[in-house]
Amino acid sequence: MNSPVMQGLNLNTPAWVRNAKLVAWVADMVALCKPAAVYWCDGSQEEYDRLCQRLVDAGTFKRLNPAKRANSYLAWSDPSDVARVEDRTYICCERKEDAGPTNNWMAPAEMRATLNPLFDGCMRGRTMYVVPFSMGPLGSPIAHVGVELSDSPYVAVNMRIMTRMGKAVYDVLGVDGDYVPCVHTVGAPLEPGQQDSSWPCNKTKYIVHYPETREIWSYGSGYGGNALLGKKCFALRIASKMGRDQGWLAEHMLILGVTNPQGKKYHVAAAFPSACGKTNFAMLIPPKGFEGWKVTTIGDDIAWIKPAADGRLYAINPEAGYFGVAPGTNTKTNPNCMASLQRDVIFTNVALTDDGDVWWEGMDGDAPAHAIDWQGKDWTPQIARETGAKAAHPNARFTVAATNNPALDPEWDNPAGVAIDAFIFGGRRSTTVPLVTEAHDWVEGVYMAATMGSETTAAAFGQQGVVRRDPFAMLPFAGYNMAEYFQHWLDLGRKLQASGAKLPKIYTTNWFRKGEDGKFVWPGYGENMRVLKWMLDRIEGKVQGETHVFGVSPSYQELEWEGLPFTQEQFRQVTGIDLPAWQQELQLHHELFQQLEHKLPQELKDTKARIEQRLAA
Ligand code: SAT
Ligand code: MN
Repeated sequence: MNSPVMQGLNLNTPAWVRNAKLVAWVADMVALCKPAAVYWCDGSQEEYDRLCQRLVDAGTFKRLNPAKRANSYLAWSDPSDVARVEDRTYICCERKEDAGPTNNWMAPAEMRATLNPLFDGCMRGRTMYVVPFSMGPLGSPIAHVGVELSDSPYVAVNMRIMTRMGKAVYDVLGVDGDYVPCVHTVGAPLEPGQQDSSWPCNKTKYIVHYPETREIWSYGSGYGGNALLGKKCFALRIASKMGRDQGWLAEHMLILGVTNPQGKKYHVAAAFPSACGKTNFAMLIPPKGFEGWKVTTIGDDIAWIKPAADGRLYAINPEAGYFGVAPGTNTKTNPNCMASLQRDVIFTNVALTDDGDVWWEGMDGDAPAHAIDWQGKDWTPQIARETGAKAAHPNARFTVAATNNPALDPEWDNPAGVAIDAFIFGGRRSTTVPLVTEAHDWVEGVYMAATMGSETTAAAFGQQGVVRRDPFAMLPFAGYNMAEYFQHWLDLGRKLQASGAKLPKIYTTNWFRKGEDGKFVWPGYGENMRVLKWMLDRIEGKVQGETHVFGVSPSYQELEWEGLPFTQEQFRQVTGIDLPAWQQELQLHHELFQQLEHKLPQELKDTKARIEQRLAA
């Protein structure tokens, strides 16, 4: 009698859902979560509009002035629910060592015993949305399907933008196709007659992954990567484990196409940590001096990369939209992005202007004389000066479809993906790490990516601006032991090389070196094209570079400077290698390696020893 199905809650399964395992699972989850209703999303525009209206009625969404931003909405979250919660994120595999020392771990049985009482009745008084989604082009051999059950209509509408969501996914699933089950609740059941809050959530949060059974369970948060489970939870944590088992890569990387004036096109995948400029780099507009060059976006956050029969690595963007950081985005830093945000956008935690538009710190033009900040309070430039109050939360986001992007690559939806010519790994470092370095070979590239450090940002809850090791920009996203993840990269490189394939070159970048005045020396954004071109020149064998301890970097003359006044002295400030600083840096590599000692590949230890010798010489 406990099951709501038995009590008469009709699952209302539509005729187009024919997957028996899926229907049985939904019935089980209904029995556990006890929602008041079940709604099967079809992914249509009509459905999206209806759910958005429901969010407006509930006070979660404000409809923006259609004359300013057509068909766009603004949500303000609970002030305690504004970013990923890494300390509440778990990898639950049978053996602790398989999660590795950089992940929170709990044994699956123990976690299930912890979560069961939390999920029991967690959706009372709410609707359970069944959200079917494909990560990657529908039916692509690189794509995979997931189904998210969520009691948050905000999640349902965001998932429609961020993934290929809807009816067509059921055709891919058929009667017996496989999917990754994802259960999400805000953890705020409603008693009869209880008034809902505009952003329901729970102080207790669990973001849980069972990589061995490929399940995701998320409790207590409605924000971003905690709740849109196709993104970091599936496309990175679960998929990285799938990739290791099956011989492919799931990476925290943007993918861009770059076409030179002769019409030759290259593809680059770049890993930067959260809130370090992936979206800006992926949408880059070449600056003055680069007439005839074109950069096009395949993805801005995640890449799934599989080796093909020709020995090359092919990448798809598993996502269909962008969940990017709003503050700092303007027509100088990212004009394509600003154009993408003209219509059909969901904004979260930016400010509301008096004329019904949005505003955030770092937008073009003057700050508005008055706005309502992301916490619903009056905001003026004077209040900001006096109290430091931010109009937008530093991790405020926009959700927008990739198809809104004027620079969208024509191949972005190609099921076969695009062949990768170079990998870039870039941290946010105010000192030490030079503007750009090409690794001597694959193994040294893996070493550089593995030991990458970056200053923390508002994308994750916790202290900001502290340097931490963020291997491959995957520290919060690896679904298994990080040391084995390094091994997987080494193995893949070896395998491709043995097949006679030419491996992509590996680069590290750092756009964020600061001068003595505390200001960034490198102008960044569109000017990063100068660095990108140098990489292509290297690939084409046109420039020699200068060899140093860590690899090869450009000489001043090798960068194209037309249209940018940048002195040799400034160049020295962003490329200089400070040996004592690097000796300290190697000490941090040492600490990381000690932490990962148990499964650390010998090749990386050998590489470190070699670099230390070069440094000492
Ligand atoms: O909240 S998300 O995880 O989607 C954003 C990010 O941290 O990159
Ligand atoms: Mn990201």
